[in-house]
Amino acid sequence: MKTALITGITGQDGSYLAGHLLRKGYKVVGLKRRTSIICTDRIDCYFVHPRFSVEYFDLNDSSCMLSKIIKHKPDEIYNLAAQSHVKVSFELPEHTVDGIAMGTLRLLNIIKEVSPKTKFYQASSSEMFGDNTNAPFNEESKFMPASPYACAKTFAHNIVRNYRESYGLYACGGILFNHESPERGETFVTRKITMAAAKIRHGLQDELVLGNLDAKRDWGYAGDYVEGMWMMLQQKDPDDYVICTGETHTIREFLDIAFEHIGIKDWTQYVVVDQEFYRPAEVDYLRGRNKKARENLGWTPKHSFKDLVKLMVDHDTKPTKE
Ligand code: NAP
Ligand code: G4F
Repeated sequence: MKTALITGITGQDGSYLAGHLLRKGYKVVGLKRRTSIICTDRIDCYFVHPRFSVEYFDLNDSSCMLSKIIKHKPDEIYNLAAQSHVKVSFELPEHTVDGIAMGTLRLLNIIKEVSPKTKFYQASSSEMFGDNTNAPFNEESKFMPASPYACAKTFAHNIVRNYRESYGLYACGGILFNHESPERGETFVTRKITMAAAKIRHGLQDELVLGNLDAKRDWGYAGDYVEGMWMMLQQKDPDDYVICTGETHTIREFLDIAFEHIGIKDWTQYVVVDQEFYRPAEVDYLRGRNKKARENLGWTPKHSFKDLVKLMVDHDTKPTKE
């Protein structure tokens, strides 16, 4: 039986990936940081599973990473842990960068020293393309990161490639474009919109305050994207891959579908734009090209943009969510 370690197990992707690997027959050890309130809502359904467990870890603690790798001798490590909110990274730059950049380097060094056969997946991001205006972006496109978060992800992505080439590690960078789900964090724009739409529908909210509505994103479904992560680690040779839909949409288009789905034709009467939700620097346009993933991995996105918005709204509109 294969063993996988997942850092960031309590996050959106950690929960979807855990489900995927358990269905594949893996033993899954989820690693979570210590928090004063235990919040494991996204993974509570797996605790009864005999092949699932959770242990403490932190991106800033090499000794802990070393002991987890010696203890579990994992076949695969998925490094998903990160302060993943771009706007917050401007407010917490050192914390964000240390966790993402140094945290990844710490893990790679330990793998190199004590477990060089362990396969490693790094959660790289389309934010690394940042100010590059030559979309659509693929694995060869230039990184022009435009936030502390994106600068840190770019370092992590580059050091993964460097350790792969220098030491022969099986290490992959998955350059994932935005992916969403009913488990998406509540302060990301998609979930903020679907939760607000649900509350407005039930008469529990009458205003939704947002920032830049003109930014464009290549949005896919998280459940589809974790399959791509796993596929990257099942190949003969390690490599970097873009995972995306190839389509891009504005936040206005997301609002159109979400509000139409709850029976409101004109969302403008509910939405207020406030500078508070603007960033010191914005990434205006993201659209990817998934040719390499389709051809080498056989990966394709299964959910359309419209279906994604509707499934998130439906989830948030359920009576249990009121
Ligand atoms: P998420 O929901 O924000 O989850 C992040 C996870 O990292 C959480 O489990 C969080 O723990 C943990 N974490 C944060 N700081 C940590 C630290 N110092 N030590 C240990 N754990 C820490 O993010 P996600 O959407 O699942 O994304 C997963 C990864 O993919 C992230 O690295 C993100 O940057 C990257 N990514 C995401 C997308 C996307 O569209 N979702 C696209 C490209 C790349 P708590 O639960 O305690 O906060
Ligand atoms: O939902 P967002 O916060 O996601 P963002 O910044 O694109 O980052 C997400 O995707 C990245 C992959 O490209 C990941 F690496 C990263 O970890 C994260 O998962 O913002 C999307 C867009 C931005 O242009 C933002 O300015 O929505 C705009 N926006 C407008 N109003 C808002 C809001 N974003 C948030 N979070 N909240 C708003 O009220």
